[in-house]
Amino acid sequence: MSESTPPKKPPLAAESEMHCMSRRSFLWAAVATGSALSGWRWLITQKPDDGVPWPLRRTLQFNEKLARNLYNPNALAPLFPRDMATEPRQNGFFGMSDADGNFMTIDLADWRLTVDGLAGGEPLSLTMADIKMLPRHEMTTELKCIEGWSVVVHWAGARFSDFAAKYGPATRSGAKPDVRANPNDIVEYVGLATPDEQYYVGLDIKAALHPQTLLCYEMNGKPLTQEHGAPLRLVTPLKYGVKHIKRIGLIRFSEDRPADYWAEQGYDWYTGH
Ligand SMILES: Nc1nc2c(c(=O)[nH]1)N[C@H]1C(S)=C(S)[C@@H](COP(=O)(O)O)O[C@H]1N2
Ligand SMILES: [Mo]
Repeated sequence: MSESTPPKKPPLAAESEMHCMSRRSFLWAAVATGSALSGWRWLITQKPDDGVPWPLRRTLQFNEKLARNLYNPNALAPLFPRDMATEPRQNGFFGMSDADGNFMTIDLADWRLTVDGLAGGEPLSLTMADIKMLPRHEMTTELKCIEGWSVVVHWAGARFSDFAAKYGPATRSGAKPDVRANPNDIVEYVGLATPDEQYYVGLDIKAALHPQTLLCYEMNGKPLTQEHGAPLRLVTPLKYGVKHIKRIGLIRFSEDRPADYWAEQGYDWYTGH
């Protein structure tokens, strides 16, 4: 071997370097996937680094894997230490405003939740006392907005699955609903809307029944403020903020895909992340 030939790395070192690189690519993919628009801008401005393969392909594979994972009821959104929770900005007041777009409060004593698409046929009108009778669940998760910001929040509320199990959505077979033992027989979708029906979101039933999908009444240890959706909002941390509808007035189970405010503006109907 001549003096100028660089020493060959022992195979072990080469292997561990490759491992390191693919791990780094994976992290890029995670970062790029994590914050849609800013992530995309970040990705397209990256220069290839030392011949490390361009992470885009991995990112796409990663996205697809996440979308598929959503259909695995065991896949969970990351949890955070409670002391990382901060106050999110007040963002998005469709269905909470007057015709000029000014935020309007509601009289919480008059609020009722209409529930439709139940096996029993007749719609129900529920109060917050009904919701608070369901088991309370708390979690600290990340709220991600498609605008590119995210914030860790501590939430408390009822699991949507407990709500569904108690009130009995319509089934496809027409048999008695059993949300826990036979979730595949429950109708495909849930639509949720504000009392004025000016903001509305659709969820596939699997996302609705996911253990981290909450009908939420507390944020960071305090009752929800009206700006954040009092008395009841949705939290579903495998989806973007658009699906976290505030001031829910109506929940409707259906076999048809419900209308969705942001899907009508061209966003992906599922908006998982
Ligand atoms: N009723 C209603 N709910 C809504 C919205 C809205 O415009 N109206 N915006 C959504 C969006 S885009 C986000 S990011 C979150 C923000 O929740 P926050 O105001 O508690 O931070 O609310 C969601 N829920
Ligand atoms: Mo958002």
